[in-house]
Amino acid sequence: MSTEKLAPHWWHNAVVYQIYPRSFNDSNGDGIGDIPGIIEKLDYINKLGANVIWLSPVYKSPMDDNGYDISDYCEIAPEFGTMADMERLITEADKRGIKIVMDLVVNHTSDEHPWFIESKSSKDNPKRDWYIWKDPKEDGSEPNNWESFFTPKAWEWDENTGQYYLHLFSSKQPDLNWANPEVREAVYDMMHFWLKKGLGGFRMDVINMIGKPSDFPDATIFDSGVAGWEHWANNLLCHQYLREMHEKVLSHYDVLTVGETPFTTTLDGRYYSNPARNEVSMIFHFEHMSIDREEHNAVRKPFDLVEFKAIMSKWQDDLYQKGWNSLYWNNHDQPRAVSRYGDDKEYRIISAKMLGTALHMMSGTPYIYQGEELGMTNKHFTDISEFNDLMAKFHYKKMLERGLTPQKAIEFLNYFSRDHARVPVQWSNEANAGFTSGTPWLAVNNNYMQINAEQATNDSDSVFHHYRQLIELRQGDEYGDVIVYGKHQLLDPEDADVYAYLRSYNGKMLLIVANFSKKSQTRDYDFSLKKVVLNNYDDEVSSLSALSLRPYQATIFEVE
Ligand code: TEU
Ligand code: CA
Repeated sequence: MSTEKLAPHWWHNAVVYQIYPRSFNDSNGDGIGDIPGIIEKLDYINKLGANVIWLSPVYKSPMDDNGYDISDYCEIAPEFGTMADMERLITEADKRGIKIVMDLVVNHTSDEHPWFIESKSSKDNPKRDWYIWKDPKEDGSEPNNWESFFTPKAWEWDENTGQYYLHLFSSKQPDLNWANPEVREAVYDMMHFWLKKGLGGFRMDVINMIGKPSDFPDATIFDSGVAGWEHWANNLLCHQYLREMHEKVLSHYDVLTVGETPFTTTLDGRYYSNPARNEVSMIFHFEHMSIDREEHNAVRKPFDLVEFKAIMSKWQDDLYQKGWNSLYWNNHDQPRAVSRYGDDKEYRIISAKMLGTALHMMSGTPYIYQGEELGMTNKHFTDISEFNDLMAKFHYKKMLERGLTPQKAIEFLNYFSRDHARVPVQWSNEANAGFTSGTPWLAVNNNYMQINAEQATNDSDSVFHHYRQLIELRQGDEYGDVIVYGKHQLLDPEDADVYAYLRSYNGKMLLIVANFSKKSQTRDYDFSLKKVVLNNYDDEVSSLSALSLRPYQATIFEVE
């Protein structure tokens, strides 16, 4: 692995666009986004230049967690469309050079999945061992002290059979027992079913949680994360299952796989994504997502650019030639990046472009979450009844129990709720932002008159066109190799306002300078300027000494 360039894969220079189907585009006026609605917008995604779509779950589901609770892996939820619609989506996307990556949610199923219904029916049902059932402790309490992401405890009591079942998420999301080879075979069969339809790959939901230690020991870490994580996150068994999955399924196709993996370090990142280990193409780590909060305890922390740079650089450097990075600011679980790390008022457009530039010039595969390319912002919620997400409701309750006022709890959710990402995409200045002709399942943000796709595609200065140019650079002949394969070097790690880094490959060098502050700055860079490649202000730049940077300015320079 010491060669200049990793063995190339098609997904090395891919740019992924994530769609949360419920909130993307409603074609039939029922207020819920759907697959035909996605097909209507393929030309839009094509114009942006993304060549992969990651589709959040569209499978049959009672929607306790908006589709991350699946009751049939081989059927489409009727509110999203039919199997014929899904097949048409794959074909229509393919015509435009776009591959479809589906969400693989196999740490758990819905409690309404026939497998669980059988498993629950009696202790001697053949599917009993497909889930994780345990006897109570002598005093009748839970088998261990693990917590869940969405409820206080990870165990739910079943009166009928007198045992508890494990659920790391809601009680309607029982964890599958991956230790049972029948479960693994059933998952692999289902993966073949989809891959044979011509999929481009899978995003694997919380895949680093599938390996549970056989003795289910008590947690000892309570001051960070969901208690129990030291036992079920990144367990060696998980790596073993992934290698088996690779051998039995993935090695038969040329696909992109990205594991969603909270609680990972760069060492874990190398284990998962080193090509020689045959696990997954890349992972989503969460280190930069916990920089401004302690999520589990609903506590906000100030954003620290020095720490942020240290995290991002560590991933860039530690995985160089040894694995592959994914790059993201946003997804369906996170508040909007421009509201979180930029300025969503006066400098909304400038700072959204700055964030895009800072991230997209790094090494790895970039993911753009629907609406990020428009600079969509967080919505202002005023009451708990306006939220949809089960996690928001759980956190709200927890905060009140901790003694916070409802007002303080809503303030926290206004920073970090997952619903910010789930507000419908703003397509035009028509009613309901052009998302639906009916009543949207989650109310739109009232700034859609100013912020919408119609405006952005028609305005050459928009965030949309800036993202389009970033993608064009990554996929173009001139800078593609240096952006995709170049070596990364962080400059001035202690600079608390400006993020500057170099990328270099085969004698070509790019300097990326991003002002993360609202203030003008002046910096000296000891390189000679060859060309300004992309800038979010129109000003001429002639030298890199005493370089003046305007608020949230981000510029890509070719240098020597
Ligand atoms: O998310 C996993 C996960 O760890 C989240 O609970 C995360 O901590 C939080 O949302 C970030 O703020 C995945 C899916 O992306 C999420 O939508 C699902 O709810 C969850 O798994 C269960 O399937
Ligand atoms: Ca619909």
